[in-house]
Amino acid sequence: MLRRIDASVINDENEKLKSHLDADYAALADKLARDNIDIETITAKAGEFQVAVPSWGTGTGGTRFARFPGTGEPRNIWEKLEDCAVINEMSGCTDSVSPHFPWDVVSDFSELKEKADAYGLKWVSVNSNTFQDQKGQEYSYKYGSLSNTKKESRDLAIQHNLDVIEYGKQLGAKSLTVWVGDGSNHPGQSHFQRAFERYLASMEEVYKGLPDDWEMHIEHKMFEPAFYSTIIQDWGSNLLAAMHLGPKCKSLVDLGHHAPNTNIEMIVSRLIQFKKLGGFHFNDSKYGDDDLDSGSLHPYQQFLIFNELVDAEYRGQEGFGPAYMLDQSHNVTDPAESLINSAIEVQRSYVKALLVNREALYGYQEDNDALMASLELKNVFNLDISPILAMARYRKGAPINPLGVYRAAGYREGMAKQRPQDPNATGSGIV
Ligand code: AOS
Ligand code: ZN
Ligand code: ZN
Ligand code: ZN
Repeated sequence: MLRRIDASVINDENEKLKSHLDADYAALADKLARDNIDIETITAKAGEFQVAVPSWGTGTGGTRFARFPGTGEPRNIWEKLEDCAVINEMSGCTDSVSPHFPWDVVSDFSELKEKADAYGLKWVSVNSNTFQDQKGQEYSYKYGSLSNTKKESRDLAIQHNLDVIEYGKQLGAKSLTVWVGDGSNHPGQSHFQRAFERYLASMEEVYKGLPDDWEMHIEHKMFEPAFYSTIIQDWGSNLLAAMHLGPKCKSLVDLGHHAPNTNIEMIVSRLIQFKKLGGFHFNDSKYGDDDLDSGSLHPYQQFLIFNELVDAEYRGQEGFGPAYMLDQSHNVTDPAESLINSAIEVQRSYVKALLVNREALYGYQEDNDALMASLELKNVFNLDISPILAMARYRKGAPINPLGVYRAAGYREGMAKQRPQDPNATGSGIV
């Protein structure tokens, strides 16, 4: 397999840390064995866990005020793919990339797929972009795309989504994620029902273009860029649209797209129950769609979400198989470092949720023993399961200490020399 960071750098660093890892792993194995948990089963599952990386997350993000790019940033999809390969080599749990069109300009899809194959990377959900006008675009999205009052703009947005499906087919993707910023900024500006009817009619056309083995994922978001109303503002509108459109259409939950304090894990449960959970955009948030690093602020919330997901897995819930992806914007860190760390934090939540004694929890729930039920979750959350994650990485040739190796390899410094920046560059992650 083609590599970005030499395996010898990883091996040298791993050798220094292996005896400590063995000791920590053995201690954790003993502790878990007391609760009849076989650490090897858990480590094997940790090794299977994967979360996709968004192509746009590999460049430095920004706000509407400013962007402060780092050095050696990827300048195109080829270089973004290179960084995604590094992120996977370091994290051992990000074997797929999600592209965004037309940000990712591709002239030869088969060449791009070949390159990704060589790195051992797959392409998952393809994303359409009808939230900004492209240069020379004939009909504007200023007043909306799929729900615009003007048919010309709606048709353009429909066609773009159909085009993106075609791109995805060439890359071997299996789903289309649709997020639109359509909405209004003034009370009275938009007729809520008519706008939603137009959105649904447009989405029906996109749905018709979906291959049989594809899914379409709708992403809801409370506000921004429209600040009074948004067409798919919450999981209610999302689910209504997904139900209206058909079985291949499901809802996608971006953690940052809810009002503060929303019980997101319960939304997840509802979507699971009705076979409508399509996937996730993981990130963390304090105020709104902050797109902060996963698990950096609310690790317990992230764990509680995985508690629902693992519960569905445990019960063999029909129609369950959400796509896991990160959707973050990195303003002050090296995006690759944030993505490596975030992927591992998502994996950590998954692994912790595996440790919950489901039968014991069901028993506490039946007996209305609120405190013991809550402790069944909290005690698992309080465990440091890092040795499991490190061992899972070690066994697949990834680093015990990913950020240590990434820095020791001098990857970004090397890229700074190879990728001189265009001072006028705009691009993904800036919106
Ligand atoms: C926008 O807020 C959404 O999270 C979308 O997923 C969007 O396509 C992505 O974040 C790129 O801007
Ligand atoms: Zn998102
Ligand atoms: Zn977000
Ligand atoms: Zn978002």
